[in-house]
Amino acid sequence: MAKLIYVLNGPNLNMLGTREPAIYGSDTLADIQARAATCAKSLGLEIDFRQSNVEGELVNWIQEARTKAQGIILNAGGYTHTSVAILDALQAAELPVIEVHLSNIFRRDQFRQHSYISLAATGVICGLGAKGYELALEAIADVLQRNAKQQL
Ligand code: DHK
Repeated sequence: MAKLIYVLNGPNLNMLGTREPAIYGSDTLADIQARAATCAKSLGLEIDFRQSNVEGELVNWIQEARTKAQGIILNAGGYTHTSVAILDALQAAELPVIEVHLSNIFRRDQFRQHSYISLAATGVICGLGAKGYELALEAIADVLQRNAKQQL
């Protein structure tokens, strides 16, 4: 059976396509979802792709992932830089986590250069636009394979 990965997106990512395209690219979130689904299939993974503007909803989904999914890919949007609650949920989930950002947060405002999410992330991909989601899927497939081998 395909391993299930939650791909979670935070605030304002529903605006992709029209939102500051010079920073975030011209792909919509639906475009990214479609590409991610194709990529996941080729890696033998299944994705549950969601977006919310609400911090608590993201926390609820991460808690849900703990028992339903094998890994989490998360672009927490602006909550990346503010949310201890999302960090706590990720740490409690005890799953591989790949943190994704479309933009290179290290070339941007100072306040974007700190991520609470990174404290719980297995790895971080940023600055590579929509492609970052596909790279995150490849990375999580790798991590899951490595973990499975270690359990033999
Ligand atoms: C998305 C956001 O909405 C911003 O708040 C982050 C991130 C960066 C991204 O690059 O995908 O600072």
